[in-house]
Amino acid sequence: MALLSFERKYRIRGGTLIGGDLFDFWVGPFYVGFFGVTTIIFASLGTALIVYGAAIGPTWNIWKISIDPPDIKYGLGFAPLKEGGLWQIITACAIGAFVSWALRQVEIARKLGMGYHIPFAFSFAILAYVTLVVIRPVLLGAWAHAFPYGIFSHLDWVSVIGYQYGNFHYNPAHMVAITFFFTTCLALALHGALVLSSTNPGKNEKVKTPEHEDTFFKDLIGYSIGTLGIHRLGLFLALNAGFWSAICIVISGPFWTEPWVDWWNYWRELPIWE
Ligand code: UQ2
Repeated sequence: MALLSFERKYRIRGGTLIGGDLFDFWVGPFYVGFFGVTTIIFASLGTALIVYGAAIGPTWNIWKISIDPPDIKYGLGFAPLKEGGLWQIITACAIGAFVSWALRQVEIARKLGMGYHIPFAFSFAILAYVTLVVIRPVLLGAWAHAFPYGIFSHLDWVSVIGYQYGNFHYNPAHMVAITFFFTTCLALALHGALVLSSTNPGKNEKVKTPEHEDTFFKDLIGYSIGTLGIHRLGLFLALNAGFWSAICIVISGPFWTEPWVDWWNYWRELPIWE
């Protein structure tokens, strides 16, 4: 079905969570809704404050601009605007914009009678961000533990936190997260390659069917996960990558303060190995 005739049929009122019909309209191709409005407001305010923070900062060098969280002495309280207060408002705007975006996805899914898989998936990305800038700093007792908003400054933060625990690659949850990221790449590479190989044939060649796709993998490894199954697997792998990333950082500090390599000593010294 042509996209525009589909849209004429499905661009109908209803499905909103808040605001009733008030914001139930489109601007060009974009659905607005109450959460489209809040997304625009939060994103614009947050971006303006980042530019303001850069303007009152020491440099316009794009690599060196940084909006830093408050000093440790402010604990979990409010800081003056120029001493981390900007970072606090920008963080609130970011979370407001991300959550608004997720709720706008919910409204669009409701309008179309679809499942909530997309906002559910996006919420894992929000969780990973909120873990870094809210959950872990709150558990550690100061906003200072959050990361700064700057290209190089956030890389420096990752480096310092990594080495604070010896070498982060020994963090078992970090290992699990990386394994999920890699497996996500494997699954998407297999899926992308398989779909293109069967549906994008050469000139005068016929498009192949899912039976061809199934048979390829049955011939290769004796098993095909199926056309729906590969998408379930992909969603599972990708969500786990984000989830274990959040776990690996939130346990560093609140739960474990030694070098991560030492966590393995218990397991390495079990008497059964002797
Ligand atoms: C598959 C299938 C697809 C696919 C892919 C497979 C017809 C179009 C890629 C093969 C995937 C398997 C066997 C699972 C691999 C497991 C991991 C953990 C990567 O069978 O059905 O649909 O795209």
